Amino acid sequence: MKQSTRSTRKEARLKKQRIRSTIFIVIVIGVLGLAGFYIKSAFFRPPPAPLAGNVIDVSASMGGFDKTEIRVKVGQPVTIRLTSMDNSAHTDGGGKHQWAIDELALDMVAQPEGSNTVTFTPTKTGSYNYYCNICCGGRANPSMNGTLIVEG
Ligand SMILES: [Cu+2]
Repeated sequence: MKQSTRSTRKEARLKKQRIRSTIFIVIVIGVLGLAGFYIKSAFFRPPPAPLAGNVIDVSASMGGFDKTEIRVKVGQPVTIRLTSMDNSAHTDGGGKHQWAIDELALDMVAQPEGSNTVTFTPTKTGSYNYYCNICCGGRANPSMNGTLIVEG
C-alpha cells in the first residue's frame, strides 16, 4: 500500500516534468520560428504582387531609376508602379522617391521600401520627362530622370 502510493507520486512527478519539458520545447520552437521569420523577411523581400492590366514596374534607389526610358501606347491605359528600394534610414529624402511628369499632371511618391501606383491613359504622342525631386539633388540629378515615350 505504502509502496504503491510512493510509486504513484513518483509517476506524477515524472509526468509533471515531462509536461514542463514539452512546454519548454514548444516555446523554444516558437521563438526560433519567429526569429527565423523576421530574419527571412529582413533579408528576402518578396517582389511586389502582380497587378492586372498593363503594369510597368519602376524602382528607384539613391542610384536613380532602374528604367530611364518607358514606352507606352496612346489611348491605352497604363499603370506605373514605383517601388522605393531604400529604407527610412536614408538621411537624404528618408528613403522616399517620387515619379512625376509635369506635362501630364502625374505625381506620386513611394514610401521607403514601399510601392505606389498611378494609372493613366496617354492621349497624345510625344516624349515626357519624368523625375524624382526628393533626393540626391532632386530633379537636377540626371540619374533621377527618365523619358516616357508615348507612341501612336
Ligand atoms: Cu529619388
